[in-house]
Amino acid sequence: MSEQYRFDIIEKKWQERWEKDGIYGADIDSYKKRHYALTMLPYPSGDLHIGHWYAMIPSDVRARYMRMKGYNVLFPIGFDAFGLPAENAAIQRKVHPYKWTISNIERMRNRLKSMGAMFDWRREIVTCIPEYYRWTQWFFRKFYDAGLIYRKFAPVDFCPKCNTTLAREQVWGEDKHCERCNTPVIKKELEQWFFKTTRYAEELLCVSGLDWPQRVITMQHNWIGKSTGAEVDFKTEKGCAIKVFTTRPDTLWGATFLVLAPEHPLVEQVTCAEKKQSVKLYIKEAVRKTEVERLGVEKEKTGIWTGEYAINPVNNEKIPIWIADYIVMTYGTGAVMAVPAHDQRDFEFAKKYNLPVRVVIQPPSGDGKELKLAYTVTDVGKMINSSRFNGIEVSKAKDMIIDFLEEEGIGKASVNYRLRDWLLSRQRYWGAPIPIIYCKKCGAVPVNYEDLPVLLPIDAQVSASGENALKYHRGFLNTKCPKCSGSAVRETDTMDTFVCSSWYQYAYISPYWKKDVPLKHNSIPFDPEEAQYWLPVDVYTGGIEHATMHLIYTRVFTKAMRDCGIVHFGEPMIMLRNQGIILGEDSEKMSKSRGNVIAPDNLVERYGTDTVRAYLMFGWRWEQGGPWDSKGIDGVSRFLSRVWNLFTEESHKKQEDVKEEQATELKRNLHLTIKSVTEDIERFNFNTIIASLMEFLNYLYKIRETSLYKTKQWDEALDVFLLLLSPCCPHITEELWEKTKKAGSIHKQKWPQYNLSALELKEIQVAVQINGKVRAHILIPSDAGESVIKEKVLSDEKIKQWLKNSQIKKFIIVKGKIINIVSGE
Ligand code: ANZ
Ligand code: ZN
Repeated sequence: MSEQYRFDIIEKKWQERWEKDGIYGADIDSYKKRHYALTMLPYPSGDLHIGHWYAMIPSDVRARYMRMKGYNVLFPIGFDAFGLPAENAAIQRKVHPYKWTISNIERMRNRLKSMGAMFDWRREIVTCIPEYYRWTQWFFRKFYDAGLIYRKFAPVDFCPKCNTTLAREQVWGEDKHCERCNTPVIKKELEQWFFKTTRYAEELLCVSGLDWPQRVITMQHNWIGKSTGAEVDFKTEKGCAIKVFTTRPDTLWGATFLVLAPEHPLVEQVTCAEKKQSVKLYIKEAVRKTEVERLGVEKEKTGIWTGEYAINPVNNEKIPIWIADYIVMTYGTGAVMAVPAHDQRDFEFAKKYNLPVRVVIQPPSGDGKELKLAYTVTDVGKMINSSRFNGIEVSKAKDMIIDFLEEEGIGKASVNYRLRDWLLSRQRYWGAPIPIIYCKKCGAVPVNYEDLPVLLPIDAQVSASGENALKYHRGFLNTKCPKCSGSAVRETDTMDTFVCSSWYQYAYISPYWKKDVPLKHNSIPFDPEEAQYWLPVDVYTGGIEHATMHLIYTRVFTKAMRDCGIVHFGEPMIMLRNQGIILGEDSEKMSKSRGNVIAPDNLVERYGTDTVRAYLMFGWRWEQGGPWDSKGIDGVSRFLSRVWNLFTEESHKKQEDVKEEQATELKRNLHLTIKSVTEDIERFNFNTIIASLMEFLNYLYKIRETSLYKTKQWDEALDVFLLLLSPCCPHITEELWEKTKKAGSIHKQKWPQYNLSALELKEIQVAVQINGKVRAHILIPSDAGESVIKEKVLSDEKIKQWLKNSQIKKFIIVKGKIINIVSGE
């Protein structure tokens, strides 16, 4: 009688043993190639949910696989512990954010351990503790010194509910709502700290050497939004210069008016006396609208004439200067030459205010009739009404006109990016304090390196409104100016948590580095020897929702580190892969209010970790995800029970001599399985790994009834089967490995190699169907071509019998599998 598969006992046993033996600790070993596998660190918002499991298990499987391939693998984990959600959740529950976060971390750490992942827990980091954030502050100071961080009075998106400013990336949708709480954001003018992300705009577009999903690359590309064109110098009639940015210098002769953003600094100067009052009123209205409203194509455009004119530098034409809300100050120069014939927004504006429309690019089918829409095509059409450039193909026109502008000294080539500098300041308590001191005499002074960290006072009273408690904390607030020693106050804003997570991959390599040594300007934020060995990250896995936030920030951070001489590379992660999302069984996003949340803990209790792990890989294409299916897990659970039984049950089949074909077939199947599992792990096709292993298991059950049972080949096949399954199901395989009396942990074994020659088949068996029914199995040389196959089939005695009185209408070959013959009278 076989033993029962007691996953509860086995899993606990091995988790404890692994921890005790420290088998997953990764230390420098210069004889081995390193592999740094990183999974996005969780946010300690409460429990570990199925999404965490879905993201992390396959990452763990691949890390384990790399280890068995002989790499020295670092697979660390930590907690992204500062930030708004934790603070809001804590406030709701009337506990201090620190307490709330730390207790969540404790719980999550335990739950993470129940995954049986190969995390190197010695390297855990928590971003909200001073030994971590002193380095976050050190980076702030370093980048401040490098001119990469600056302070600016700026209109910012402010969430009135969360009581803080948001980065552009944290504002969503047409109505501009807060990412966290959905409240529509408002505009506020505040002095804020910014990171000069835009310095790296061009470099961020270059992804050579990176193995990242095209989707993420495209999202980043669009986010950076590079436009090439020209800056053209217009003048007002009174001689005041106005620069415009245009992507279509080839349409210059079609400019029939000029438009300024309501915030444009020249508005006041340009507006003529009689118009001053009405312009002022108009602007007051316009600036209240959101940027999205103003830029949208659908929204009705409004504007007002300044009463003044500008001179078009290419033809000296006098065109009216307008102010309109569809021009924003944050892009280009905040001034536009309007070409209604070729720009849809200008077209609508011209129609509404009765401004002239002049066609300067002739559509190929142009009949000279009035335009119903702007003609915006840039690859077909010729220039017209453009003096000596008439007849030029539009595809070539842009560069020619830019050359012309530069020769004439009235403009130059210009590039614009949609990317904005990163707003770092948050008016919230739960974050790393920005290390700045304000002195009446000296202004904003950075905290000395030696005085870091600026500690976040844990005794601050966090208020229910979310208003920043630091503003009222005397002990925190009052300090001395680092320059003049006069009394001064601290910056009370804290840093966006994305700053903390921009460098966490560097913290793992030497957690809380030099925690007892004072910081200096020339400190190094990690152990140089560890850095030399482990960096940069080889494979990064996580959600695609970070494409234009974290994944841009961490690239920017790394480039800034490189420019400060801290690292010698410019890209933090060589390979990136994104998982999909597991939805509720109702195909909706999982949420407590919908009641469709699947709790991994319940599944683990019922089925065991190994089954949950295998199911999460088997049930979905990893990068796709999809709705939860509670039935599928039973099949996987049965699979593992059958694995267990295969190893622990005796078969009572009588032993015979090994037949040679059987042995060859076993070898071939074994090597085919190794090959497909290996390739699937390499390619992140986790679902088919389990499928191949299920198939192979069925095969093993089949040959258990034959003479192969308990032969040398059989034992080898079982060993390999366990090895192939071990990254996916580390506990059951370890237990069975031990039971079969193998020395050492299965997780320290070498990954099985496949042998191509074992796969070279001399003959393969194919089924032959006639009119849908299998009538024979025939051996065919594996490299046979169509005519050979046909010959073989048609000369088979059985087939001849079946086809005796009929004609062949179709002969279909499904290579290596089946042959279909359609016959009739
Ligand atoms: C004249 C023109 C003619 C334009 C034409 C387009 C088509 P992208 O491609 O997104 O970079 N623009 C420039 N600055 C602007 C601002 N601050 N607010 C709103 N619109 C602005 O868009 C560049 C085009 O957007 C520029 O080229 C300009 O209109 C407008 F047939 O100039 B164009
Ligand atoms: Zn001072």
